[in-house]
Amino acid sequence: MTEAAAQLVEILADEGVTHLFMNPGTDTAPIQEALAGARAAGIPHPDSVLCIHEHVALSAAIGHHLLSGRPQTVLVHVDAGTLNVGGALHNAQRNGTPVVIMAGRSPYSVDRSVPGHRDSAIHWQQEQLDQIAAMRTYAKWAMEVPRGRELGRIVRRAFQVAESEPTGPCYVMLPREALMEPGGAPTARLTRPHPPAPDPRGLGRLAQLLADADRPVIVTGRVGRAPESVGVLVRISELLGAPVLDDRDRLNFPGEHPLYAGRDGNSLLADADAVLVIDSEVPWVPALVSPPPDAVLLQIDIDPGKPRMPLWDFPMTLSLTADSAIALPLLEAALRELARSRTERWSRRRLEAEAAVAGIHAQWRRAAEPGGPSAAAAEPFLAALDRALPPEVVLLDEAVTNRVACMRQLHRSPGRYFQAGAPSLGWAIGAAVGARLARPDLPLVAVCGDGAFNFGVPTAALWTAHRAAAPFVTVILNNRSYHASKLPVTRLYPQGAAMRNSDFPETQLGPALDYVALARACGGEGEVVSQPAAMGSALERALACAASGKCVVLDVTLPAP
Ligand SMILES: Cc1ncc(C[n+]2csc(CCOP(=O)(O)OP(=O)(O)O)c2C)c(N)n1
Ligand SMILES: [Mg+2]
Repeated sequence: MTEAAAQLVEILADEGVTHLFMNPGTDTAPIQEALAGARAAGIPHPDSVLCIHEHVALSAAIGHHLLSGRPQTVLVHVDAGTLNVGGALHNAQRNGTPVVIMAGRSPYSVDRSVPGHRDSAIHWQQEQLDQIAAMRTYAKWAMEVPRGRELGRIVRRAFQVAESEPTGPCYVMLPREALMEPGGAPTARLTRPHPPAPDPRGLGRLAQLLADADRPVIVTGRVGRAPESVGVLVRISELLGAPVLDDRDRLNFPGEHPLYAGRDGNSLLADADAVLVIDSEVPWVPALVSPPPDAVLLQIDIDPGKPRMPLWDFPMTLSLTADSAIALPLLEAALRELARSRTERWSRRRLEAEAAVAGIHAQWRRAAEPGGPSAAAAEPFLAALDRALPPEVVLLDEAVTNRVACMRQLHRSPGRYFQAGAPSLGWAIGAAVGARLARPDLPLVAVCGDGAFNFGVPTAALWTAHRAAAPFVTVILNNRSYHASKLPVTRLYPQGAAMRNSDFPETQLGPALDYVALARACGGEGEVVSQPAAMGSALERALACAASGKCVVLDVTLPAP
């Protein structure tokens, strides 16, 4: 009889999982034994990757999925390990990462004849009234495996739910006794439903409304989750003459395209008479900008109602549930049909939109010049970085208040640029570990704030990368502060005590941390970069060092804001 834990390892491999990001504990012993057995016998199994903090494990799974598209698995220790995945769970939820998070569970039995029974005080301490409750608002689905013979069915179901649109994290609790019981009959992979295609009538109406508009604008966030959609979106925007506003969770549109306004297109949005929102989590922030009240608001999204965001109440005129990778080619075809009588008008508005965007791009270029308006800040460093990056590099961006600067200055290609897509900080350096394991052939650079770097548990992330032979370069935009946590104080209390006394409690990260020493302590290397002109050669050295197997930290000295 095969033990249930051995079946689990075989099922993971059969589901297409290549890496098991894990941190073991007392209750994972049967799975560790099963991995050792599979290794010895040459049975297909995922490569286990020791992550010395659970936050790194789940972040690595998110990063692996971004590059590989494969389902992911994380294995952590009971309730404590579950809690330690922490904010990475929020990021997995908001990114729709198809990840099955598995945790042990304290054994039930004290009967010494039951394999896996309680044999330590911690089995009482680590048992919670409802371990699954900690995961409930974040996971799509969660279940305990009550008996070894049901393990296969439950784990197969977890992968099916995780990989069905809208995709997302699932949680499976594995009591030690169940893992040590005989497994059940062999199971097979469950069918994934096809992704949704747009309702043809709805799509026709949407195309008509766009065609009739005078000042259409496109808003997106993650259309580039299918890199092939980027070219289609470019053609649609060119055809309509519609500028593109972007949150850039993924690389959605070429940054230098004359219709690309990035995050600087508020005036275009405020003047639009039709807005097409494609795969955007938050299309605009009404307190800052909104389309005019009579504008037609159109949406294409895999999950348009966003039921996991309690107050998502953007007043759409027409919403289509669809995978944008399916919908956009159909929309392009529908617009080409409608174009026949309208090409002249569409070309005219394209020229108008390009003129407006040209002004925005001119500002970006000025910001990149040392000695220009933001010479003191990150943009000249980022512009120099962009010039030095090889085209194939994978870039992970967690630059916080310098995020818009990254969007302006880093012009990367589809499928090679990713943001956290959610605000729980500490994503980038853990995600880098998984992304590198998914694509060991590609160099990788993570750009993060000094705060974001520390939230990523850097000793754990860098050492884990070192051990797993997944080296990458981190560029820390080091302003020695939580600038993002200071800004709201200045905005909400412009005349307040904090402003009058220039005292912003707990936003300064001094005394300085020695990030180069930290990198060396974890088996890596590092260098301080204090001038934009030094960026290119420092990056060249860093990439060469990473190619030889070491993580490298470039500590970019920015003035404290
Ligand atoms: C896990 C987590 N904790 C706290 C916060 C709140 N927070 C948002 S931005 C920020 C500061 C980030 O600092 P840094 O990465 O240095 O970027 P900067 O603001 O300096 O650009 C903090 C603490 C968060 N988003 N996520
Ligand atoms: Mg900072």
